[in-house]
Amino acid sequence: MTTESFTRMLPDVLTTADGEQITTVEQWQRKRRPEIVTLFREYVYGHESVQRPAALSFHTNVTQGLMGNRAIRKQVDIRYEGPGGQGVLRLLLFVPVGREKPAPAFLLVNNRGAEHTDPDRERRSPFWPAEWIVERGYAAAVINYTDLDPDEDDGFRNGVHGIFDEFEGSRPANAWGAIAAWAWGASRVMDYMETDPDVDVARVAVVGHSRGGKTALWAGALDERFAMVISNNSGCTGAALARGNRGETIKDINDRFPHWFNANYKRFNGREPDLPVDQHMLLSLIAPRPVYVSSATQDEWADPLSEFLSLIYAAPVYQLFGKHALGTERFPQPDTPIHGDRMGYHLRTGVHDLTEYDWEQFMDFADRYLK
Ligand code: GTR
Repeated sequence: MTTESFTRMLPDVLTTADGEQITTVEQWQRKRRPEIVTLFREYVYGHESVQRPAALSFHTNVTQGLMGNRAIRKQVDIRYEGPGGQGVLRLLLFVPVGREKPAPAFLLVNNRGAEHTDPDRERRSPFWPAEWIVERGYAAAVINYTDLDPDEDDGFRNGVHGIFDEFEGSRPANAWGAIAAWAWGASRVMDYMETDPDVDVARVAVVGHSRGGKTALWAGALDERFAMVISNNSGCTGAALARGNRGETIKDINDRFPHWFNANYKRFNGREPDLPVDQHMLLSLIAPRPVYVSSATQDEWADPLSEFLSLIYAAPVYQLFGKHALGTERFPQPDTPIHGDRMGYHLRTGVHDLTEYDWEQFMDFADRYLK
């Protein structure tokens, strides 16, 4: 597939639903951006039943002198309550000590189990290299996504859906799915960060791998408090264009994970050309904040080329803001990162995973914006 044929197939990021051409940042902010957010809520991720709940509280346990006296640990219970009961999201946070200013942070939405997020650091994982993140001058924050909503097709009875949904009659076809619930949780971490003087809430990057990457993108698109958004191997309904037509399709993902998206999204099984959005529009919602997308050579299911092209087709919005974006349209060789102006991309040699190589690129790129 050539870039020209994509250009014809994709909805144009700077043309509104009624055909108006967006030429200024003001028009983008007032008209097109909200329109795209609504389209994604309506047809893909669903409308959240609640934003910041009235009953939200933070309960922090602090341990000093960890990581060879380089960090303090905060274990924060983020508690919330709704008509269906109470929930708790457990945030684990290591903050570098001896800083003059509050630290910038990486928040990982962990979709791989608690073995990667050992608070005692007896087990260490490249998936969340907390020591290294701290050494580089960042706070390392992580949440485990199943705190918010178990990753199973449970009819939306469990997790935050069970706590906050109050539908009369049957569940609406545009109600939020699991990805939206996990993204909602990332925003509740930002509510907490606003209260923590050790972390600079204006310099927080949200990161996720695979389904966690889809979540990071949707969280960063909706919540403009995230200063940077990083998607690792997020693939279908993450960074990859649905119209790319390779790797995982909308039908594949809806069949295997019906709980991730709303019911409306199922109408587009096998009908990608009819979808009123494509994933470059999701990336465009992050503009002008820095966005980083990473792929892996052996992760064909996530379709690396379509992940890259999403950035290319989101670039006009960055350019509207006077940013050069990636600065090239050429798909790079493996292991040769492109760190452009507010946009970064790399194709790592290897399989579907989040590795030290990936983290190194994220931190190098972040150093330019969050330090
Ligand atoms: C796969 C799914 C992908 C990706 C991945 C993951 O099975 O098809 O969309 O999200 O899981 O989260 O590891």
